[in-house]
Amino acid sequence: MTDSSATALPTRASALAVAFDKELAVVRESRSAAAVDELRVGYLGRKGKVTALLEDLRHCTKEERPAAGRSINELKQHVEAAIQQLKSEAQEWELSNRLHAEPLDISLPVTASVPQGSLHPVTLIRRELLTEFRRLGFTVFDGPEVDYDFYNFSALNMPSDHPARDMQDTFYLREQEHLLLRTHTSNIQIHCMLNERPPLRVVAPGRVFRVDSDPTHTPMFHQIEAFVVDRGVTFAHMKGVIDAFMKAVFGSSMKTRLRPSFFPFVEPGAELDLQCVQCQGKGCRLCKQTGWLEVGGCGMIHPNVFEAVDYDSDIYSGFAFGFGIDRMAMLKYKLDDLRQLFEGNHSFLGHFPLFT
Ligand code: FA5
Repeated sequence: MTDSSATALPTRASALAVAFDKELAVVRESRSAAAVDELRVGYLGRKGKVTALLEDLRHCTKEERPAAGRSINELKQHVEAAIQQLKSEAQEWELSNRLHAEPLDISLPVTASVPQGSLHPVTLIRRELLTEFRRLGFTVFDGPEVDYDFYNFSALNMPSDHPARDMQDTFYLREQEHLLLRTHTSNIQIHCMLNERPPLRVVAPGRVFRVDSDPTHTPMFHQIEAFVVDRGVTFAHMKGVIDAFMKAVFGSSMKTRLRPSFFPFVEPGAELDLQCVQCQGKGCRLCKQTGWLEVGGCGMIHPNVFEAVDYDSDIYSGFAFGFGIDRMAMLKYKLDDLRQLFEGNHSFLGHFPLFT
């Protein structure tokens, strides 16, 4: 026996455990995080009671040390575990104290410093286009972005060896199954006509994909398709609808122009041009001095397309047109590079109006 305090170490450890448990109960009652910390420092800190016991181990003889060490270790583990448990309880006390101290008023307006998002320009223009189409009596239809060759090409009068397929080079997912990313929204004509019967007045916006990339072409872009099928539908109806529609979107002075062109699924077919929004037809860099900007294609639905969906082309006729929504956004918001729309640059996208 070298030191009276050392001989009593196991006894002192169990007395300290009892004292600690009492203090623990008081701290738990207080529900105070600061009291938890005080308790921790008082027992485990540099000058803490458990630390002092550990230091007294030095005074033990070799024989006494194992039993004394074990009892202090048990005490230390007990204290550490209890404090750890208290700490997690303290987080809940803090939260509930705060909730009771500051009642939450969920009717308060959000403060101006909270950053708010804005709608993407393509979403804005798509909404505007659909509003105008609905006003003209069109119904909105949706179709798949991943589709079969049949809907995207074959049924649209583009059999597998048709050279027009080269102009819409696409991404094949499973070539053997003829599954691909659609190259245009014209696939919706086939889906819709196979499911519905005339009269039809349909508009279908959506994402399309092509192997394309330059300032006015992106590999993913958006188109909007519109078509009408009924008895006695003529090219004049189509011209009237396109003109009314473009005037509604771009203002009553907007002029449209149709140029003869070829699309296998229409006959006759035409390219659809808008008067240049930048120079109002005088000629500028944007329109390459022509005064016009191409936005899409149109025409009377080809009898072979009607045959593919089992409509009688002696009874029904129809027109269809499809144009690029991103191009329209480009014209409306006067953008000089289409790719800006898809770069996800916050400072660019933040310029567009909020929730119109
Ligand atoms: C078509 O896609 C036809 N389906 C349109 C059509 C529908 C014709 C119904 C007749 C009847 P085209 O390949 O020209 O046609 O594309 C139409 C428009 O999509 C283009 O005028 C252009 O505005 C837009 N466009 C085409 N490729 C891209 C691209 N890579 N990036 C952005 N816009 C594009």
